[in-house]
Amino acid sequence: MSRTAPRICPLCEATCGLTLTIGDRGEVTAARGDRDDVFSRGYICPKGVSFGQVDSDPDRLPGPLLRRPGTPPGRPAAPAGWDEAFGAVSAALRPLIERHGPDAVGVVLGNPNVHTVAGALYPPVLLRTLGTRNLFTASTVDQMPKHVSCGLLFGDPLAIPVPDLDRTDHLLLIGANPLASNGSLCTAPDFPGRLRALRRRGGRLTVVDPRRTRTARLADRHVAIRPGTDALLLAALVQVLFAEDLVRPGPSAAHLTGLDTLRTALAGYTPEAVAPACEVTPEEIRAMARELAAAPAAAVYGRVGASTVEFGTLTNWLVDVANVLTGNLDRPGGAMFPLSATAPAPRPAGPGKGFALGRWRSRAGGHPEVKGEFPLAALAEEIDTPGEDRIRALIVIGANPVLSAPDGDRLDRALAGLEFMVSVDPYLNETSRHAHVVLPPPPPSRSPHFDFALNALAVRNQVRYTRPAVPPEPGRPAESEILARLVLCAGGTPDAGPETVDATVTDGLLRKAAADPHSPVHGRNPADLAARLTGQDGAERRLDAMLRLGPYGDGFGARPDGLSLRRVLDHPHGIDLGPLTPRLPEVLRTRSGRIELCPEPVMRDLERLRRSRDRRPDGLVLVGRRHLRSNNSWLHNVPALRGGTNRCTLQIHPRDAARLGLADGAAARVEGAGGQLRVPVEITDAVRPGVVSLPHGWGHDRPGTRLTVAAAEPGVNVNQLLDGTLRDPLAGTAVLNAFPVRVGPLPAS
Ligand SMILES: Nc1nc2c(c(=O)[nH]1)N[C@H]1C(S)=C(S)[C@@H](COP(=O)(O)OP(=O)(O)OC[C@H]3O[C@@H](n4cnc5c(=O)[nH]c(N)nc54)[C@H](O)[C@@H]3O)O[C@H]1N2
Ligand SMILES: Nc1nc2c(c(=O)[nH]1)N[C@H]1C(S)=C(S)[C@@H](COP(=O)(O)OP(=O)(O)OC[C@H]3O[C@@H](n4cnc5c(=O)[nH]c(N)nc54)[C@H](O)[C@@H]3O)O[C@H]1N2
Ligand code: SF4
Ligand SMILES: [Mo]
Repeated sequence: MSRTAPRICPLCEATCGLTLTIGDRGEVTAARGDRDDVFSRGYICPKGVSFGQVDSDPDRLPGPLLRRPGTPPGRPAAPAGWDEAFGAVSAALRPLIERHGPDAVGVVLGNPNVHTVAGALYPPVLLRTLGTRNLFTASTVDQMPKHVSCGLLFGDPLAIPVPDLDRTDHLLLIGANPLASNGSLCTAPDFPGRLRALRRRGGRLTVVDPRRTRTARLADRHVAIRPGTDALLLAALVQVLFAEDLVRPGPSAAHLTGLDTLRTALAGYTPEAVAPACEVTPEEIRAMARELAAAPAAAVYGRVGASTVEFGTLTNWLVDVANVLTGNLDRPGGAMFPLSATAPAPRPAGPGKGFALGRWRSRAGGHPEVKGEFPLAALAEEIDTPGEDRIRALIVIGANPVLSAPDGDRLDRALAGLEFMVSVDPYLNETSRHAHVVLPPPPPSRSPHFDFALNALAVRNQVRYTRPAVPPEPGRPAESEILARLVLCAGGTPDAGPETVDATVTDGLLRKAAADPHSPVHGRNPADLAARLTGQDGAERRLDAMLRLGPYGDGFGARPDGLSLRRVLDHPHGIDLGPLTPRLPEVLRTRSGRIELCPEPVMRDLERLRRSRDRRPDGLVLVGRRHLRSNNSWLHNVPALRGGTNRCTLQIHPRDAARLGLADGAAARVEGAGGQLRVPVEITDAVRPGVVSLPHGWGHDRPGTRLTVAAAEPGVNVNQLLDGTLRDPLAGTAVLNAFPVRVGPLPAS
């Protein structure tokens, strides 16, 4: 007898509610969109449809792998029991820390941590326990510029405004392709449908992208900009707002500082001055500024193509500067701050601690920390640069930096030289093949789901939680338990129960709340509060505590109709918490208590932008692309998601192909600062002249992995074209888009 169970999809940021069909043996036989889901209303994409294949991939590791002492290098790790595996972690970590100090252990966190309960709850505890400063995450190959610009503007790197998609009249979308990605830093199930609805209600969509993407094809206006020049374009757009007296800050007006400084700083960025670099006409830039200013409500939104570029932080800063100046920040239909159910309850407005950059530096490269992290592109050098205080051991959780970060070959060699490495990963892949211990989490059907991170970026406030759709396999720990046990290993108490980790965190949270005069539980006894928590494990009790103390919470009885875990469990399709609401000035945490339009680090970086204004296009630049049936590096092993147009090809404009003597389907040589690749050519006018495009996450041809399907058609690793030295200096984020390459036919052999 089959049955159905709800499960929020963990495969992208859209967080669609799915209905899984589950067979006798606990296998997922089908997945469809949950029509009753309060947020996704039945939407599903081809990745969600393939949930069963993703979940039951025979290459998923059934249990730990361990490289026992004496195993020759290059020989794969062998199956081991869970206790033996954790024993090996514990035996390796503590002595290393005692001998060489906490920074000898590095931590690498990848993208899937924003899609798991465990990834939200345990890495912060692990880092505190280790006390290491060597943290590297996917943020520095992704959205760190947004954290930095929001940190500087609003005082909180997590205060990220999202376009109020369902109510806007005008969306200016820069370097994002939600028809393939389903959206990012803007959680919106059925993003494509929401864009179509915008057009239907008479709104306008402008897309700035060097490729004519599926999203661009939906737009009223497509601006095929020269890659890497969006900061110049936006600076000119803002200059036009000032010059044509279109600045109307609206809701932000009472909370601004730096407006006059901004006007002066950007005065030289006239449309005429930037047009040659952007290869966009001055008329078009003026029209974009006027349309933005004229719309009753509008939002500017930039994503990966606006972030992993040379001026990523400046671009992201200008995105929100444009939102502020047109009165769209914090306005319904503009760019608004979501308020998730597990956020700390809002506090009275007032000055905060602000956001500081570069509080410490990395050992080998001297890179400034950003949000407590060093650039992922600098991981290899922190391992392979000799020195007593180098990174000797690595804890890698859900990350595949050998493919996702620049110069995978160097990182590959560095990982091979580590004294110890543990990977928490379902696969033996390009990165985890170096681990001495691999700890595989259960598949998604057997894991719970709650969007701690993504609900804070959602276009509608709502809350949903799904318990594992299929009971855990006996003897196999949940990912939460795996990470809790890693915390215990790191702290030197490997034999304590994993639930003690949660109890300690919960205790701290409740004590803090009880001592906080603004909390609904002020003055209450933390032990009494703890005794009232419900949940079937430590992770659930932590979720209960966060929900009850959060902005919609029941305050442990203070607001009887408020949220708790029990209440959320009673609503398997979620609880709608309403449209986004204005949050100024309460969100602001700058030292001035205001929106600081001209933060000093940004002002200094403008000099670099000014110099780029006079650069003239010269040679080809490479940009990335995503495919709807792919997800970074780890879905190429799922047969249903392969094939068709989902291929690792070099897209090039017909004019460039003719000039270079490249034929469609033939192999080309692509060369960058970090190396060269040989890749099939795909001639298409969907990329503009001067630009070539390669997707990332491919290159599954290294030995010692277990990716049977992916290895059969491995593709090439685009990030091998990079040497890791190109970064946005403010955010430490790697330049993965708009970097120079040389392309030519393969020499006849
Ligand atoms: N050239 C170029 N490079 C890029 C990008 C680009 O656009 N162009 N995009 C960048 C971006 S935006 C990102 S976010 C990064 C992503 O970079 P990474 O996070 O390093 O890569 P992913 O491929 O997302 O997968 C990480 C790992 O998580 C594992 N995994 C899957 N599910 C789970 C799970 O439930 N638990 C655990 N513990 N592990 C799991 C997978 O097997 C895989 O090994 O790549 C970046 N790299
Ligand atoms: N199907 C699928 N969905 C995904 C992922 C995936 O790999 N596959 N990855 C997930 C992750 S981790 C993330 S972060 C999101 C990313 O979500 P998006 O940012 O929407 O993803 P991309 O498709 O990379 O879109 C970036 C766009 O920027 C354009 N671009 C490149 N350089 C420039 C430039 O200099 N200027 C401008 N204006 N545009 C430029 C590219 O042509 C591309 O169309 O997607 C998520 N969803
Ligand atoms: S859009 Fe994203 S969340 Fe929705 S079904 Fe597809 S992969 Fe899953
Ligand atoms: Mo990402």
